Amino acid sequence: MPAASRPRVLSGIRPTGSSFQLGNWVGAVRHWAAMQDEADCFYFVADLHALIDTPDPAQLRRRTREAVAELLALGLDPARSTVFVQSHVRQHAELAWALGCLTGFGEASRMTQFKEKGGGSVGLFTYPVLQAADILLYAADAVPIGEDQRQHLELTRDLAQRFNARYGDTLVVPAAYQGREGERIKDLQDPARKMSKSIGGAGTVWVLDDPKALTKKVRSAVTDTGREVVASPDKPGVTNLLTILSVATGRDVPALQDDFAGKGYGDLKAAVADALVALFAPVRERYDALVADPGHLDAVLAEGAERAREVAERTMAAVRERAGLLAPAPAHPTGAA
Ligand code: AQP
Repeated sequence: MPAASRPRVLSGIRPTGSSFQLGNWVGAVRHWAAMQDEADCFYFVADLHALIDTPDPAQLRRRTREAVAELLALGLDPARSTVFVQSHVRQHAELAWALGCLTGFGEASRMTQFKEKGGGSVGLFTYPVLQAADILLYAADAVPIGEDQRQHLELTRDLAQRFNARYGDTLVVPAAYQGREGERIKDLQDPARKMSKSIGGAGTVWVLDDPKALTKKVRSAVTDTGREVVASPDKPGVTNLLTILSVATGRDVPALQDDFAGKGYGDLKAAVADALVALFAPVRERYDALVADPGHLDAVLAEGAERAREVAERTMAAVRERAGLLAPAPAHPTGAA
């Protein structure tokens, strides 16, 4: 099916932490890879969003390239999807400004992530507006997100409708949250909280962990009282391990529980470690090959940015014109008075 007749999908990931963690793959990247044939996909490394944490500049630059290599190693195919770095498409920041001018201070203050962190920079305060710009630039039909981002998608819809009401139909209002919450992977050391790049430590499995480190982390995962391998709310550690094994092997949790009848937590951990090592070994191999060929990565990024800019500029040109921003006069030809 030609790209133009497929639904447009957009999603991004921040180049934070030291690599992607298992939850990023489970909750996001594996679904992105699966959508490449049925949708016109735009996937980006959200380096402008990562700036909120003011990372070390050299580290941010390195992690941005590595994140692109990880995405490709995990199955994103630049021939089928547009893969790019957010800051390479200046229209993101430009549209965020225009939308910020339509966002109420109280409205932005109600975004839960800012409230939860109890303050921070203006960047943290307004990042949901940048996220709205990310989505609206590409006229995305669908935005695969988790429940935690639902409020931001609502803001995006409100801002698109507000812009259209004020200036005339310009922005495509994305579909509301689909309510398809996928599996949430929990920290192996603290199954009460989600696994997260910026938390790291012994409870975080990195996609690029070597087999020894990965196995050690799974073996040291916190489990629960009792001995039975069953998923239940009073066994968050065991439930998490079963979820991971289910995603890694494609077997559902009830079938896995049957497999482990009469066996213990040690057997479960061994199976999880083996499944993850087998799953990520080829990813590590592809990743190593990709980072060894910086020219190829540069070419992928140049082409991705060009394709993304083309779409983003179409939206931004309409926004500028509708909002009344004066188009720059063409430069005088050389020698003209
Ligand atoms: N533990 C998780 N289980 C399932 N899905 C997860 N995602 C993140 N953690 C889990 C999904 O991964 C995507 C990445 O989004 P992000 O990097 O922009 O930020 P995030 O959601 O905040 O991810 P992290 O790893 O926790 O990063 P930091 O530490 O930088 O904040 C999203 O689609 C998310 O749902």
